[in-house]
Amino acid sequence: MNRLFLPLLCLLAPCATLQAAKPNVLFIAVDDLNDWIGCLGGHPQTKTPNLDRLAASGVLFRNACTAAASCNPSRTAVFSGLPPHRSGLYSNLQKMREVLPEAELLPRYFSRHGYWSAGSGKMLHYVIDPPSWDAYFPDKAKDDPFPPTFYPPKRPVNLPRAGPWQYVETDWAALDVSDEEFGGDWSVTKWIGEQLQRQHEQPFFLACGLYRPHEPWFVPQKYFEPFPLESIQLPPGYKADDLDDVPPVGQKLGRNRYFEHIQKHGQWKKGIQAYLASIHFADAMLGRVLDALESSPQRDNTIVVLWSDHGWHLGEKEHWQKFTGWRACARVPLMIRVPKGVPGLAAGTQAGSVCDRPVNLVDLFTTLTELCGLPEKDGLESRSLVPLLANPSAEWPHAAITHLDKPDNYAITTERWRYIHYQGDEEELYDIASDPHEWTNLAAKPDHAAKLAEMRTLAPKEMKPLVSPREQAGAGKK
Ligand SMILES: [Ca+2]
Ligand SMILES: [Ca+2]
Repeated sequence: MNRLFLPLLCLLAPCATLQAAKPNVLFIAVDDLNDWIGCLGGHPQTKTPNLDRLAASGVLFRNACTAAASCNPSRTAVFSGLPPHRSGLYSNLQKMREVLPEAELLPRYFSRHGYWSAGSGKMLHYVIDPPSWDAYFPDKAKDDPFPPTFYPPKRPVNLPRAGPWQYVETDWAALDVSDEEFGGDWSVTKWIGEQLQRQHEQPFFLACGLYRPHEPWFVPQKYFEPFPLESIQLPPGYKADDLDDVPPVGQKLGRNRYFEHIQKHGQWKKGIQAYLASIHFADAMLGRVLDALESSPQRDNTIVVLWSDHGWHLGEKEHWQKFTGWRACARVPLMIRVPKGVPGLAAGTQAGSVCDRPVNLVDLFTTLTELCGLPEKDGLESRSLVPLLANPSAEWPHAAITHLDKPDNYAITTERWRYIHYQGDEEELYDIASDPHEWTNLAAKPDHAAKLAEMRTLAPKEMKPLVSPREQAGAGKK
């Protein structure tokens, strides 16, 4: 008899009752943020009260790794649920839709299962990919994820150009503008806040892409003020002769000309200051979003995930930038807060939890579908983190793989060990329990031969070849 009445009940209370069980997802990406946040302790001077309060309200993953050490392959892995060795997308030079023309990305998958999927700011690599979203700010038809942002009229401001090899945005400055006049992430977080504050007829998947601390490190003056230049401390992971025990390919990767150029112009501390200021700004923008959520009707029914696409070197291993397999680049902030009552984790997460298991950002796809009670998407290589959200000390016999631009260059992270493999079979091995900055390469030490052999077995069994951008263009014409 109940069955007969069900359709009538559905008509009387159409969406509210049935969809109340589906939680919303607030999915926040921060660009180029390393472990210089208070709760990860990467730099003693950093000021990140909002990142810290979000971490303290859920589970902080202290050993989370990116699937790739640069924006495009990292973000593609997150959004497709496929790591580079499965997708073939390893590099910033490849175009996602040439490599994965048919892939149904995370927001579209949520839309197909009853969600409203919307985003703002940088989520994918300088594109919106309009078919993946129901709404975007700015207008998704233009396929440009950035709202207008203030830039100094004359550039570079501080760091002279060294040559065509230097990325045009590597520069820093305090700007005499307000947050609103700066625009950029301020405009993104304004729009995201408005979406959080309004009533919704469907559950939402809402993605907020914060572009700072990606270069250029231009932010309003007030974010520089807590970091006077004379007080700036060098990165705790810096050691002058650190590359001496690194094999030749690793040495070449480390000495990428930027650090030498920056030192030559006396800009090292200015760069550190500007990175700290850019993180402080991004943190303030995050605070606007968290405040909007906390005063909204969605507060108790929204999963919050925050991740950075990869880390960043500021002189460690004589390197400046990303693209390396070392921990400074492979390790990322990842925090997840789950409210009570969601389909995949009724108890929600416990505030103040920390998890030291090696997890990978590619795991977010399946984690979110399970939490929200959506069917698991077939064909992915994305492992649900729900067991760790339920119990951060749960058994986790898995390693995290981080790819570096090419199929045979990768790093492997376990709870205690890190292994790096370069083309040509050059290797590094570190014990991060006793050597968190990876100063002592153990790969050539006979007493670590067994550990080295064990780490080798954790590499992906198959690696899809990288298709060069030129070959892709040819293939696309067929
Ligand atoms: Ca990035
Ligand atoms: Ca060393």
